[in-house]
Amino acid sequence: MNEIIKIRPADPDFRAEQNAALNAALQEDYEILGRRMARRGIDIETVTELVSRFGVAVPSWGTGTGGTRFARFPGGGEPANVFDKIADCAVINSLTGATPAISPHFPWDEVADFAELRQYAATLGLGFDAVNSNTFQDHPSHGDHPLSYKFGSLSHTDPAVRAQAIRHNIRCIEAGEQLGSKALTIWIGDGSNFPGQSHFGRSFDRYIDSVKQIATALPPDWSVFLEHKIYEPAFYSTVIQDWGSSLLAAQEVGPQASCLVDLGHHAPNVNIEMIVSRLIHAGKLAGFHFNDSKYGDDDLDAGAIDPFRLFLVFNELVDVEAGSGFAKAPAYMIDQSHNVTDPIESLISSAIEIQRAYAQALLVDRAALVGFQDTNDPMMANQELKRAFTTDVAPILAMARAREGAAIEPLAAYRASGYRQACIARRPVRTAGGGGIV
Ligand SMILES: [Mn+2]
Repeated sequence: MNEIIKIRPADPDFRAEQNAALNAALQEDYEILGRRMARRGIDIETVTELVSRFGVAVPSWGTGTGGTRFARFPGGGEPANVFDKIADCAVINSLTGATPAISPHFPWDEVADFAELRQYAATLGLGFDAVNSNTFQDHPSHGDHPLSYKFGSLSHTDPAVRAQAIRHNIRCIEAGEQLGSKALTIWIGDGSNFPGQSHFGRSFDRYIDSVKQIATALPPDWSVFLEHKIYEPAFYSTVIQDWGSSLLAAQEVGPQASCLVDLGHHAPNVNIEMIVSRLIHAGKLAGFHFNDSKYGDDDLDAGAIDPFRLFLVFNELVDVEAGSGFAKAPAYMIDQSHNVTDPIESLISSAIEIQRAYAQALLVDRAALVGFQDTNDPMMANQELKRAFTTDVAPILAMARAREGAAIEPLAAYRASGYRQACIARRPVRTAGGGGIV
């Protein structure tokens, strides 16, 4: 299949060799942090255990270099097919120990034999998370998509285009069943560029009707995740523009439908952590597409711009975990575009940042926080959160990795491995390809 997988990151001896020089310092840092945490009544081992169990899925499309609508500057050794993408995902997981699943995208990742794909991933220690449908671009060379999505897909005015998009989503479910997935994520680009171009109400009704038809094809233990986005590719109105539209749709579609929060899909300054809380209240929080943003969309690496916001999102999630718990655990996925970095390095870094926010949120003294809230003490309530956020949890993350046989310093180990150079030597140069920003 592909000899790239034999390159060193996947080799436990290579990782152990990389870790050898770092183990003593890590042990020392971990013990010091453990003593500091014990003074606050927190058992470091409990936190490390929870962090070890934490996983976030990597999007198959994230392993290629992204781009903007202006240009794409290809990196070297980009994956040529889904098997290459899986090999890259295995490198990320072997070094971080935090990304055990892949979120595939169809038809980009379509293969003739999904059982073979599942087997290939399994041999590399990977499973599959939510499958994603693509009806936001045309697939002219694909027999299943003869009609254009230029004016929409699931909410299109033409019932034939809606039927084509519905069929594609159902095929995604069928592919996902063979891969061991349990969810379909739907994001559509449907919307309008001119006031008056489309009827807000009728296009929303058509979307809901289409998703209801897709939902009838869901196996009983599956979910459908509805992903909203404020704008782009439509620049005036978008059918599923915000969490309100997403929630209304999910409630109408039924119990298997819930709302996926992509951190980059909101207006600047929107209080995303409160949206998370509201969706939890409604029992409709599907999960996340993690990334970071400064102005719009999901172009930047998770934790690169606003790590405090990421922490505040996890603060809401840990609050539920520590209390009543989730009836169904939220799905954690990365969704970001890598335009100027090696995608593997960005995905390694982001997985660690997401894990870091989770670890920090575990340090919040929940009882103390509730006490400050109930006695209207804003200063001390905020201090409680800031104390957790400003704790350097790096030794916990590194120890979790070391114990799993991953890399204490994943980026350094990746660079030392020569994996990218090996990919450049063996994979064909890719000059075309979409940005893959969803
Ligand atoms: Mn997304």
